[in-house]
Amino acid sequence: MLVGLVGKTNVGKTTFFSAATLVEAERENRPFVTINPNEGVGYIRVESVCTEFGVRCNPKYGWCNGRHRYVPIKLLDVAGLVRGAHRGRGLGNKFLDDLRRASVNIIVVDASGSTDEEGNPVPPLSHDPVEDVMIVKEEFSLWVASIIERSKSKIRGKLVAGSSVDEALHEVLSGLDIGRELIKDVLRDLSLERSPLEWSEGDLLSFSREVLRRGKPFVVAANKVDVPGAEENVKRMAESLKEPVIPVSAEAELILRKAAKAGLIRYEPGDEDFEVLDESRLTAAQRRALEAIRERVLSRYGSTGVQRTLEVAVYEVLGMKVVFPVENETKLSDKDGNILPDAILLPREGTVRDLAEKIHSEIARKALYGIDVRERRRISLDYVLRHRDVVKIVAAR
Ligand SMILES: Nc1nc2c(ncn2[C@@H]2O[C@H](COP(=O)(O)OP(=O)(O)OP(=O)(O)O)[C@@H](O)[C@H]2O)c(=O)[nH]1
Ligand SMILES: [Mg+2]
Repeated sequence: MLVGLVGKTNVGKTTFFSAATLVEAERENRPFVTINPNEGVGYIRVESVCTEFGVRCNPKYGWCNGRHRYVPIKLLDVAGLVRGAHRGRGLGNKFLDDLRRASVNIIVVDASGSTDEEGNPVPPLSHDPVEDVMIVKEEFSLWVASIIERSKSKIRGKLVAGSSVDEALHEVLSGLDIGRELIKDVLRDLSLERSPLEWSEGDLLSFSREVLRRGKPFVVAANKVDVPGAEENVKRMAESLKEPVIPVSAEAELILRKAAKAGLIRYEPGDEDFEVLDESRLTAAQRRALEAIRERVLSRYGSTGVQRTLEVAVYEVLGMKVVFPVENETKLSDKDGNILPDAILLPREGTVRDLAEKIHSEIARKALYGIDVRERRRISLDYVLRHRDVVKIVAAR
């Protein structure tokens, strides 16, 4: 499960990435700081299952505090873009290539409007962040269109050899990891089933936009909400954009997580507040910074928004769910006695068989049926699992 971070240069992508992963990476208030992509592990929360069953889990990956289990997902922070990136402007379109593997992309924008179209610092509220979202989406679409445009002779060859239009396009766009069925649906819905060699420029762009909309969805992180005045922009974005818009202060999250790591405060990602552990260890400047975060971000928006953005992307936009496989249904453990060791992400329609497949192809081959541990009942391999299900897979020996 890979989540991409994309956006105009100098809006806080790397700050968001570091806040979610605690991976140190270069951040600065100027355009094009990040050149090579940063990859790290972030987490999404699930309401703890162990507490419900009256046990304490031992996660193999991530952690659990009895209230939430933190389940790992991969995050990718790439170089920033400016208008014309698909043609090679700025740092060009390499970042788009880096993002091909991502299932969902978070568009990070500077909701405080303190960076101009090229990412240069300007006074707050002097640039419209809605425009930045449009530019990112348009650059993505133009990039997909340019791949198809460049592959016209390949498409011609495939069509001559008897391939269908969706087959030819699927092959040309294979790097994007978008299903052939989806491409077929888009072609039908846009009445573009004739040869792409006959498409107008407008047809090409509509197709690219629609394939991306359905296959590589976006979530908008309206960053820098700690800057006074950003609130108005967030409201306007939420009203005018189709994508979910989440108010975020990546900087605040990074400060809170670092302070927690240093033992100065008690705070876990996504919390609505923090608690100072030892007043005497805080400098006056630290105390002021923490108070400002509480006042301008936490009490106004309910959290820093970093955690919420990841969860909206994975749960709401992709519709994923988390399930817990166990080998011993009485102890809720694996064969070594580790309680609820694994938390597995599955797509919306994921079944018992899909879960078996994720664990091991050998188990999937031998699987007979599952046991819903919560309800103590047998479930078939085709049973569509629910979020937070605890499942034992019974396999032939
Ligand atoms: N006030 C405020 N500033 C922020 C926030 N997040 C990031 N910044 C600042 O924005 C500037 C750019 O941050 P980066 O994380 O380097 O931005 P980027 O989008 O990765 O930029 P490039 O890699 O250069 O494209 C830095 O000065 C950050 O401190 C935030 O939530 N609030
Ligand atoms: Mg960066």
